[in-house]
Amino acid sequence: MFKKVLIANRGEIALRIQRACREMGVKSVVVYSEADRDAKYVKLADEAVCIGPAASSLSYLNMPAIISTAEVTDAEAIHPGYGFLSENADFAERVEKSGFTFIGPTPESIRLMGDKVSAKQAMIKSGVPCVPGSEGALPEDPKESIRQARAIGYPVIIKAAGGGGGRGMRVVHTEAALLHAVQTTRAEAGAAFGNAEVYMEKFLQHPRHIEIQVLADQHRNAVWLGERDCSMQRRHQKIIEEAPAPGIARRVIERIGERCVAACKKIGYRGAGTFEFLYENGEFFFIEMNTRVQVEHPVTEMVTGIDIVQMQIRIAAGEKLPFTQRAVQIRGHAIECRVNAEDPYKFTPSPGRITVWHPPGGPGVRVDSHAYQNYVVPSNYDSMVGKIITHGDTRDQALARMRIALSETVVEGILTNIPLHRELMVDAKFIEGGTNIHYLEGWMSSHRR
Ligand code: MV4
Repeated sequence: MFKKVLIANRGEIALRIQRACREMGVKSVVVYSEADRDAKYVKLADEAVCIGPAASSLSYLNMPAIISTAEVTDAEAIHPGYGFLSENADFAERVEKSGFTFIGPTPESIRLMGDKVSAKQAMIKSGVPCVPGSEGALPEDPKESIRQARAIGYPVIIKAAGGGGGRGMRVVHTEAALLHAVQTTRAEAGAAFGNAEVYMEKFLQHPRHIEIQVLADQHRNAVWLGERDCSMQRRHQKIIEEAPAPGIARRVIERIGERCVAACKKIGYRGAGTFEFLYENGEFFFIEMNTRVQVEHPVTEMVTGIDIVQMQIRIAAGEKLPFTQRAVQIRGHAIECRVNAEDPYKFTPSPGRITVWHPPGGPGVRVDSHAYQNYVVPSNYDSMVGKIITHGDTRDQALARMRIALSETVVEGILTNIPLHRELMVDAKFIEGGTNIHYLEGWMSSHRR
């Protein structure tokens, strides 16, 4: 096991990684920006090094500053968390070339999945079901785009190979609109991602967003840890996630989970990963793979009892997975509410000083947050100040515990989206389970205007 790990991230995930290290007896170094000088995890860290000013580009995205901090502090490995450099293959490569271990997949795997066209091709080869669409990237010839769209059937969606997470895509309803959409998406993709390649898929109109968590070690072992339903989102920002996904038959999800494991083995994947699917009319369609730990990993931890962040570190250190697929049992149900410093109905950011911070507690309640009384939420980064996660024997119990947890929570000095969460936890359709990716936006326009 490593003696010391550098945490190249901030906020709640920096604290989460620090806790995992501490439990394993691993020392941790955090890097921080001038805006995060007073953060709790900076004070709690074994060592902390300021690497630059508030702007991410000069601190959390500053590769030379991070790698030289690993050198001067004698860290052996670097955990990138989520966001920032976590899915940057060049960073992973530079970390390894500098003699450190990148806690994550190989640069090759990150690159394979970062290009959504190569990711899909790898999945097709591995037997993971994908959304019907173009075979690889669309060729330049406009006739070919027209032919493929006719074969797929409208509506179609044009996506940038370098995009993902909702960036660089365009829905096309008619042939008349097709070529302009292809051209515009290409131009935008070239400018935004330095890769003008685009591909085409059938546009699914009312899917749910279901994802499968996997872990793979460096000894050809891989397991899947069940699924998460992340359909409650707005503008590609998830706000509620849960595990397992309500109303999906176990044998259907098991087939998909097994395919994900087979794909991990086929591509030689290592570390934690997430296969994202759209689920519509009882069928799963792969869209993307995330090669990092995700914000919503706690719901999977709560229902499996497996510490995903510790596993990432153990895998990177070369250890074997300490359990088999048979030992992975889903127990009960977990729900996560992301607490954001924002106006609950207008969604405008609300940074500033938290004057009162009373987190909830009690049975089956977990709070992952770096916030505390008098903490100042900086305006430079995303607005998430923490996550409330509840677990219960049943979904109803997890929901009841979430309602209680939200009712106990007091945050003053900034606006948060807690009032929105309180309303959603008593919404009849959410309670029923199985709402799709468009539900929240529809709910907002009918309940709030
Ligand atoms: C789609 C889709 C419908 N059909 N692909 C958005 C984020 C990116 N990961 C993929 N996205 C979508 N791809 C096809 N063929 C609808 C979305 C989509 C979406 C997906 C997951 C979660 C929220 C979403 C919100 C809008 C659109």
